[in-house]
Amino acid sequence: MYFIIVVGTAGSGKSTLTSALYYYLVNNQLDAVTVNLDPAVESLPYKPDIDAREIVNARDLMRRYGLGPNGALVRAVDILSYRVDELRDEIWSLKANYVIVDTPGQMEIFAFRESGPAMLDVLIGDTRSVTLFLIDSIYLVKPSNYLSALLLASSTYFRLKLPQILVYNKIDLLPEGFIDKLINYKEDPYTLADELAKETMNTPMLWGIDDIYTIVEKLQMYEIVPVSSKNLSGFNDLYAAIQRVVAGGEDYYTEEPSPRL
Ligand SMILES: Nc1nc2c(ncn2[C@@H]2O[C@H](COP(=O)(O)OP(=O)(O)OP(=O)(O)O)[C@@H](O)[C@H]2O)c(=O)[nH]1
Ligand SMILES: [Mg+2]
Repeated sequence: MYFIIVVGTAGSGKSTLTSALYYYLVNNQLDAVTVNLDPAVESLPYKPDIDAREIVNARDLMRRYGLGPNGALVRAVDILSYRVDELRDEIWSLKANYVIVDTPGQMEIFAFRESGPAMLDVLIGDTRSVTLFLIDSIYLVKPSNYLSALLLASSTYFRLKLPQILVYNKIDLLPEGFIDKLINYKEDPYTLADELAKETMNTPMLWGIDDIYTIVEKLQMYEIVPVSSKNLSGFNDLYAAIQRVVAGGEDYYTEEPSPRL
């Protein structure tokens, strides 16, 4: 059993990708299940096999305790983390090869608070797992957003301590040729450092261009896969990247037979 944890900022496309990846795997005769860990979500583009809302529903907490949406979500995830054993038992009883876990958009749950990483620790145990850190690629058009996305991804990486793949989502929305520019940032961080310096020219900077270069170079330690969850472009590459992390190969030969199929 492998866990694929889908994290990312609000609206980056986590639920859409969870659904698309589930159907991609199942259509390729692979055995997958989905888990919704977002207790506040109203509707989902897939029918989760396991749903945190059956344990705690953030919308009920808002009504019952007069909480705002963020407070209710944080409270709901805290409650979920006390009852995570129930979720774990349900997930493990499914005996699926791939467990795709969709998470709430409030990044601080994973990047700052204790509940997110603690909950994942219990769910996953020492099973081979990978985090997909989703970035809405349309925002990467601006160099400072690119740096910000890398910093967020790094916070999540250091907190979850799982191998991480950076997924540039929604590439169907990018201007022609832009994806090459993004990939080039990885190959040549100096271009990004240079563009960042230009963007911030009139702002007093704490870092010089060489510092930016070093930071960008260090932060780009992750594998990057551009995808569209709308037209499924990049999904073969995403599957190969996941396989390299969890199974050490990159094709169907490294798959294990499913006890369920
Ligand atoms: N064009 C395009 N739109 C996408 C893609 N992936 C997601 N979207 C759209 O982006 C919006 C947000 O998608 P969700 O999947 O709900 O994003 P999320 O990260 O789960 O959102 P939260 O759970 O609220 O944080 C929806 O309108 C999706 O249809 C994509 O690859 N291409
Ligand atoms: Mg969602």
